[in-house]
Amino acid sequence: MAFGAKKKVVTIRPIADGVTNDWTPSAGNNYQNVDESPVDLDSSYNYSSTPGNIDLYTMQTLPGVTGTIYALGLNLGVRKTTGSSHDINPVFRSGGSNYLGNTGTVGGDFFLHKFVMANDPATRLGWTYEGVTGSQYGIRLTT
Ligand SMILES: [Ca+2]
Ligand SMILES: [Ca+2]
Repeated sequence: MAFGAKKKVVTIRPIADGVTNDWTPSAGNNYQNVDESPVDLDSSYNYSSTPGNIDLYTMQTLPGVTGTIYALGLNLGVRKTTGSSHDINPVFRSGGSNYLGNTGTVGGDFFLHKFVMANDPATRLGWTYEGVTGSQYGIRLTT
């Protein structure tokens, strides 16, 4: 990257349910509960109490992106309503397989976890436009 080269962050949001929707929607389709900006907290959500449950979403295409994609971030807002602490992992579904990112802990207060995946886990190379657009993203309740 040349000195002074411009970089930008673009946001893409869920536009449809993905191939796995284990979590239960508070209303409507799962993706409709996690597509707001800003996050609407307890107004619309998906929930699960079963470790291993995965929710995946199809996202908007990347708008106006050319050149190198340096990383992909996934923001997951979560809180627990009962029991001891729980763990979640972000799920990146690329090339037809699910890959997990780092573990996040779910506490009693709402928290927006921000996960970064520098490379496409299916290719172990930097993300491409096709790789980002062709993948699905979501969450696994781990414990
Ligand atoms: Ca919504
Ligand atoms: Ca919501």
